[in-house]
Amino acid sequence: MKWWQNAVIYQVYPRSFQDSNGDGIGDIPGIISRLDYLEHLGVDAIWLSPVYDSPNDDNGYDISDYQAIHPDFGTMEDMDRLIVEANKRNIRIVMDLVVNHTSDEHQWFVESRRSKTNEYRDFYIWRDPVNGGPPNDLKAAFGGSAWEYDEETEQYYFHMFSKKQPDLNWENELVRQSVYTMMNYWLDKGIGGFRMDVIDLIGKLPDEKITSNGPKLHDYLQELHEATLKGRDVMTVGETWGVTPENAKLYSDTERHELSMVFQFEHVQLDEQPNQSKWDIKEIDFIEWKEVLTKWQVELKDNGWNSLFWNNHDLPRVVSRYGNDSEYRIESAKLFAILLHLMKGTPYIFQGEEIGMTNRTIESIDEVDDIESINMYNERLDEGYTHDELIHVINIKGRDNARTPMQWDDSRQAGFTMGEPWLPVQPNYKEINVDESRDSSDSILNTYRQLIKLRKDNPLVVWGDYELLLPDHPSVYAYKRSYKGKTWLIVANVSGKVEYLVSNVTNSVGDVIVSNYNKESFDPKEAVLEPYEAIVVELLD
Ligand code: TEU
Ligand code: CA
Repeated sequence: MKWWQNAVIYQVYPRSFQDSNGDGIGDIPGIISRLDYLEHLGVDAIWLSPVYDSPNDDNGYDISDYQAIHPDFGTMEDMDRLIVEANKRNIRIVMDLVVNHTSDEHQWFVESRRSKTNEYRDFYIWRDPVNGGPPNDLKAAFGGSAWEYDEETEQYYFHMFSKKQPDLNWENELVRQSVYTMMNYWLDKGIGGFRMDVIDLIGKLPDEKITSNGPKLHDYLQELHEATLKGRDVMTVGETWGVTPENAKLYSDTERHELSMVFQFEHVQLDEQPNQSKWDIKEIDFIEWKEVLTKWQVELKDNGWNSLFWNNHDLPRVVSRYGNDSEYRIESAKLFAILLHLMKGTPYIFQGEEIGMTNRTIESIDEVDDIESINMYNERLDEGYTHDELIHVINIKGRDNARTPMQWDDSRQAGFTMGEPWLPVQPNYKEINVDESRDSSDSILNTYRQLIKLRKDNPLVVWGDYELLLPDHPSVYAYKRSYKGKTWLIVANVSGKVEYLVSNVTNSVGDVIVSNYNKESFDPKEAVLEPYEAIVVELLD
């Protein structure tokens, strides 16, 4: 068994986690000061969103120096100390590896754009204009063309994200070797691995309009593994938006020596109109949602490994998106925790999820920090959408929803900063904060602690087979996990209404293992489920 197979990973978005010096920006000394909290929670690793030097066009996902720490976050000494202090608490630091692109302020690009003959020219993707315009009609994820014209040398460069995030040319061997050298620099420091940003894009062939899953993608990853990961006890998780189960097996089959696992986003995209963008939303079909989650559980059961998550720094808060963040906030937050943490794979918790933090509500575009939301707003306003429509969808899907400061206590600015936070603290911090949750056995936080411990203590949670029950039920999600003659039943009423459940599960029932209503018994043949009730019981013969 690998350490990451029964591990739980906690994602820290450093800007918003803990400020230590009153400048309103979370930093590495702040994270160190909260390691005891994470140890108490029981997590095995921190996925640290980027802390490298960056002009912050995309909050650090635009890196100008992979081997320097942004002064806002601290120094390299702070970073080294974080690794050591975390390791003391059996927590590993998983770094964010953003190598599909760099910042346009990275030295490689500064050189590359100088002249067509510069030795770094081919580190990026440069093309001549076609008919006086861009080489083709590929679009960037943050709006507009993926090609940006550069006066200096009268060519276009390629960028999948903002124009300050030029894509590296992975076909260039020197690019790949430079990335591997940089990765080894970090691995030698004793980090626990990498989360690989949009890694499925590195094999792109922009001239053929192939962006994800390019033909050489898996070759590159095997080469990368050989040059960096081989022989080291680390984990890797690739961010792969369009991945299919077949492809996920190629990445995560241990025999192939690529990655430990990937993030798949199929369940996350079920609220989008087919073939449109994340902003074109529709109601989620609950039955389809269960089907998709089940498909991934079943398909990756033998070769491959799943990562399990509801939200991250790009996605809305789970309790607001799928649950009920007012009347049933506590119940529904616990329900989604239970559903996810009883599945097979490695669970990820995004900071604040464990206390049921909610989406942010804005009224004006001036309140928005996120480049993706701002660009979409301006683009769509020109296309004739109304201000109200756009603000509405930003409130539902915008990335700032997850990026508000961590709510530690009920003091000024929720204990996040002594100064003015870079993004406002949510007004609900007086009720929703770590301090309030820590002492209460009924808290969401305590449910997370309990679930993490369950995974550690029960091989069934890590290895058990998964079987969906009641696939057509319109509001109940029920599944079984079985391992070595033992079976657990997980039942969740994903609705705000009382549900009378009748099923053909005729087994007698053992102990209640988890219940978000503190129930002491449960009869699966016939049960009354409270709003957002979730329960885990052992099934006997
Ligand atoms: O996100 C990848 C990505 O495709 C995003 O554009 C995603 O579709 C969008 O944010 C969903 O709202 C990664 C990082 O997680 C994100 O923060 C970065 O902005 C992006 O890559 C570029 O590095
Ligand atoms: Ca700070």
